[in-house]
Amino acid sequence: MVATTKSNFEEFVAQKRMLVDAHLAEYLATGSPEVLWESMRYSVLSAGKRIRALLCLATAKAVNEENYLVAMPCACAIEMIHAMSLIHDDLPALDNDDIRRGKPTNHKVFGEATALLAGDALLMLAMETIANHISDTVDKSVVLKVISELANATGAHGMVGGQVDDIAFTGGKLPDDKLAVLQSIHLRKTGMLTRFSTWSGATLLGATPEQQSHFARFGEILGLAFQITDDLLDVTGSAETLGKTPGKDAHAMKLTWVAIEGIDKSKAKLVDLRCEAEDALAKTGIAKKSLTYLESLLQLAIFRIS
Ligand code: GRG
Repeated sequence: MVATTKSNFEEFVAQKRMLVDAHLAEYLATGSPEVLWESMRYSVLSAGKRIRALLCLATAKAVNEENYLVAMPCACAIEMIHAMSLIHDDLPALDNDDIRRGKPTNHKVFGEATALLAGDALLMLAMETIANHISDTVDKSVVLKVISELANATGAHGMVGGQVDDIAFTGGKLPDDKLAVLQSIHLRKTGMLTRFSTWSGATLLGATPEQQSHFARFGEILGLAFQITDDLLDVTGSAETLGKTPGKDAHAMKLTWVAIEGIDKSKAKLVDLRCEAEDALAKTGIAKKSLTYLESLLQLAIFRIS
């Protein structure tokens, strides 16, 4: 039998997922009341793909190969925000989901009140993690800007605002310009955090303002493609591979790319977005060989099955 060797990218993903998990476990190790911290750990440390943390680290590495782990606390903060958004999204008042990452959702295990509060606590822990754990070698004004951008991506201008519009157009209520409204919802709900992931990785490692904006654009387009893929997987995926219940979007009459455009046009949109994202990467002016992990993450976002 021929032994299969892992590609450099697969090695990067496996190693960095482990490192991110180890840092998250450390940041979430202690605390009282115990049930609150248990509930926070339950969701953050469960088996997520860690794509947002990987985007942050891969961008940091593209900018500065030697010191890129400086971005690790920020990569972990992003995963805390992401986990809190999943906890809240699964609550009965929102998507009312029973399974997440192949396990019962947080509120099914800890109850709605604790799940809500664990999400709140993670939101704040994310900000604390950046404020307290980014190395002193990074200028404090940069750290402050990073915290400010994360708050912007998460709050009313970003994820929360996108979620409110998502609710407004669930259940068959349709806006006039369906596709433009949906694109704006996807960009805020998903794209602003992936945009922050690449932008922060670049900014913490000293990228020029032009490079920062091209990496930000790359992250934003990747996020839109990631969310359209999510819309497709809700139709084509299975509970085993997804780790959550498929078919829920159609059942809830959600505004999704597939509902508006159908499967073939949604796949064609992904091809266009992939070209746009690659173009944004090329515009950074960074050597192509340093951008290969980001290109592979783009492919992973689009061609994933889970
Ligand atoms: C209170 C700040 C605050 C936010 C709550 C609920 C909510 C507002 C926003 C919902 C945001 C949301 C859940 C967007 C969906 C993003 C998405 C595609 C999630 C799935 O991400 P994956 O596939 O999950 O990366 P894993 O489990 O792999 O990490």
